[in-house]
Amino acid sequence: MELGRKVRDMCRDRGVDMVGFASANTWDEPPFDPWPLQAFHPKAIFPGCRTVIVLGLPVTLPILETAPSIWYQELYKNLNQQLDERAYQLSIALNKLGHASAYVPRDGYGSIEVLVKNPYAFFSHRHAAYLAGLGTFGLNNMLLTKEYGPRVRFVSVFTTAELPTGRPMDRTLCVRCLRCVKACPVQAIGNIDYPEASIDKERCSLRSIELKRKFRSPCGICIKVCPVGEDRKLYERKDMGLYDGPEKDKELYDAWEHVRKYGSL
Ligand code: B12
Repeated sequence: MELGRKVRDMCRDRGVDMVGFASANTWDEPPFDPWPLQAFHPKAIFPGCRTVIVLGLPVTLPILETAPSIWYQELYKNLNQQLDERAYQLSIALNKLGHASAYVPRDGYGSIEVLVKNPYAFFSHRHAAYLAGLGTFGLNNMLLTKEYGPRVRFVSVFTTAELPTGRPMDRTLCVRCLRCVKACPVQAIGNIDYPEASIDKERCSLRSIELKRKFRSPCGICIKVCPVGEDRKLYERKDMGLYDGPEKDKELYDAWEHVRKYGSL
């Protein structure tokens, strides 16, 4: 069986449906500016790398709707662990087939405090997912996908294997509704003319530190209020007015409030 197919099958068997392949060479031709510096490119980090495999797992919308809450915090931790496990397993399976591979952890920082002054990881999964054709950048600086909007977390595997790579999507998925800009409780999303630099990372990180003390981090609001994503259809959450106050759906609103009252400070 062709290797690309085999990798997709292995991932599907482990519950990962969103899989993309990006050619390591495509980092050398920046599709937009600013673009990660050369030291952040896969070939610089893992010499011999030919393909970056990106895996994505969805963030369950009804859980995210309670954020900031212990429910979202637990989901976040759970997804992070699953992503790292899946990517590690895939890298080992590829090694056994003779393709030297290594996974990159879904985040790559020791603590949120580290990010206040140095808000970067050594490799960006969003840029990899973009090059693999899984989605496009939104105003909230997240990668939006057709399936889940920004409600998907990524992890990557560097491999020397040559795989049938994707291409970036032609059209942006962000509808520039500005809901993320308006909903951010610390006004961290601002520069709408320059989405790639539009996040005040320090503000966002400081809020996260505060929420962590209360056992309800991360914040998640900018991905909750994004209207993009087919997950909204499944959960019947197409009416974005739901997030403006209790008027639209009191029952749902009360449920979110209930969850927020427990398990966190
Ligand atoms: C550091 C980090 C943070 C920091 C900084 C935020 C940020 N936007 O980078 C904090 C803690 C604030 C954060 C918060 C969140 N994060 Co975060 N975070 C990361 C992390 C670990 C590294 C990002 C990184 O360093 N990328 C590398 C650099 C090169 O990319 P960059 O920062 O985007 O830099 C570009 C631009 O900013 C620009 N640039 C940089 N500096 C400058 C300066 C100037 C002057 C200019 C013009 C441009 C410019 O150039 C760069 C290249 O384009 C990644 C995991 C990973 N390893 O990829 C997750 C990640 C990006 N986060 C993620 C998520 C989901 C979140 C949150 C929603 C979590 C939550 N609260 O629920 C929030 C959303 C905040 C937001 N709207 O941005 C997901 C994104 C998934 C997706 N669908 O896109 C990731 C990929 C984690 C994962 N494994 O899935 N995050």
